[in-house]
Formats: sequence, C-alpha cells, structure tokens
Amino acid sequence: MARSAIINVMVQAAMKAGRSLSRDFGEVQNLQVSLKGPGDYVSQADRRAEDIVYTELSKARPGYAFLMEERGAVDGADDQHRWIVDPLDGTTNFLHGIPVFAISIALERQGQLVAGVVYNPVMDELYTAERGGGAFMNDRRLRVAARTRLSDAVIGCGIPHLGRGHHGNFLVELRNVMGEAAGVRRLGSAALDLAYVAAGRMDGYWETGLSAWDVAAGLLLVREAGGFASEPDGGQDMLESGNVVAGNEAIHRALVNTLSKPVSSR
Ligand code: 2AM
Ligand code: CA
Ligand code: CA
Ligand code: CA
Repeated sequence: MARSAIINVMVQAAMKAGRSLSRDFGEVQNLQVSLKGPGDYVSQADRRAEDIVYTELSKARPGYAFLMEERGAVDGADDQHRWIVDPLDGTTNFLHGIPVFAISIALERQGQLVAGVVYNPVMDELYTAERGGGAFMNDRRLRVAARTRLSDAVIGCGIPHLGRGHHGNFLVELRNVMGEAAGVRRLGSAALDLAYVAAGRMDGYWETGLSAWDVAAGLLLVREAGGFASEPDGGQDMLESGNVVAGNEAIHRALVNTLSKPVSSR
C-alpha cells in the first residue's frame, strides 16, 4: 500500500527520532534526567527526539504550527495546520529500561485530525492512519477486535501517577471494570494503548488526565481501524480534557456504562 506524501514526512521524522531513542535507551544510565513535577521526569532522550521531529517536520512543511510536550505551543505562519507531537510517550518506562514507549505525531487541518503516526522503535512497529484512508501497522491494514462482551475483553488503562489528583475516582472505575472484564492491562504509554486498540490487541482502553500529545495520533488510529472513542461522558473533546474511552462499538459502549457506575457490587 503506497503511503501518501504527508504520511511519508511523518514516518521519516518518527523513524529518525526512533533511532535516537534506541541509542539513548541502550545507555539510559548516562542520560541527564530532570523533574518537571512530582513523579514527572524528562530526560535528554525526550529533548533529542523532540528536536529531531521538530527539525524534520519544519523542513518538510515550513510554517505549520506545533504543539509538543517539551516545547509547548509554537505558532506558525500557516493557521490551517498544526502538528501535535509527543517525542517520547512512556518516559517512565524508558528510564526504567522497560521497552514500551513510542513517538506520537498527529496532524490537524482546520482543527480536525487528518493524519497520525505512532512508532515503537524497540519492536519496530509503525502505526499510521490517514483520515478516511484506514489504519495500518507496518503496511498491514488494522481492524479493532471483534469481541463484543466485556467478559471476553482485555481492557487497557492508565493509572494516575504521583501528583495527579483523581486516584480515588480511578479506583472506583478499576473496580467496576475488574468486575466485568476478562482482564485489565497497563502499558504506560497512552499512544501505544490506543494503537493496541486499533490493532485489536486490546479490546478497549480508558484513561483520564492525559494531554493532547498523548492521544491525538492514537485516536485517529482507533477511528480509522473502525473503533469508537469518546470522553467517559460521551463528549468528543478528548484533546482538551485528556479523558478517553476507546474500543469497538460494543466494548466502547459497555465501558462507558461500566465506568459511570457508582461502585461495583462484585
Ligand atoms: P509521557 O511518558 O509522555 O509523560 C501513561 O499513563 C501516560 O501518562 C503516558 O502517555 C505518559 O506520557 C503520561 N504521563 C504524563 N505524566 C506522567 C507521569 N508523571 N508519570 C507517568 N506518566 C505520565
Ligand atoms: Ca512526560
Ligand atoms: Ca505522553
Ligand atoms: Ca512524552
């Protein structure tokens, strides 16, 4: 399947940043690390990967605006296009030597997500999606899982970390999901969680308190793989709120219902 010009630009940037992350992952003990807030680390690896993505995308499409985790918002002369980038999603895993992390790059045109790339350099798994064009992993077309019952489903989640304020609410949600799903998983990279839902590896996923760069590319992957995504209350402002529920149509609906129950009886 031939990739479009814009996906090629994004893939080149993601793979170049991936080579940098792979090198740094091999010498993780030598990296300078600093703390942005409680439990919230950033390293030279994050910044190097972000510099690469920023340089590559700026060269290929001068004037597009950016929203990047480490740089923040960068205005562009072109007010139609914005890149939303997480250069290293899964920093905590990365710094602990756990090989579950990814680069996430999304493109918005007039406020609408039109292209997304998520790349895990350790597994060499490259996820791509373009609006209306389907989702792919390494050129294989993706489809969300077909399971329709929560009791058959493996559900991914994010666990609020130190410094995030909704631990009690999460425990209620987890208890509800544990009472109904076949299994629950926690990868530690929201971009990969959503990519795994798109690939049918996980049947559903929920997490709250995220940022636009964690989920922008992954949300397009899920939709283009035939899946559904919303906020827990059914809204569609996931990039603003950072609260996400995803799955195929049936699992998405079941998860939305389960998450909103007061407390499970089981
Ligand atoms: P990050 O690795 O790019 O920071 C995991 O639940 C998700 O939460 C990841 O996408 C991770 O993105 C994000 N996250 C943000 N701040 C975090 C923190 N302090 N600890 C762990 N994950 C964090
Ligand atoms: Ca971070
Ligand atoms: Ca992230
Ligand atoms: Ca990050």
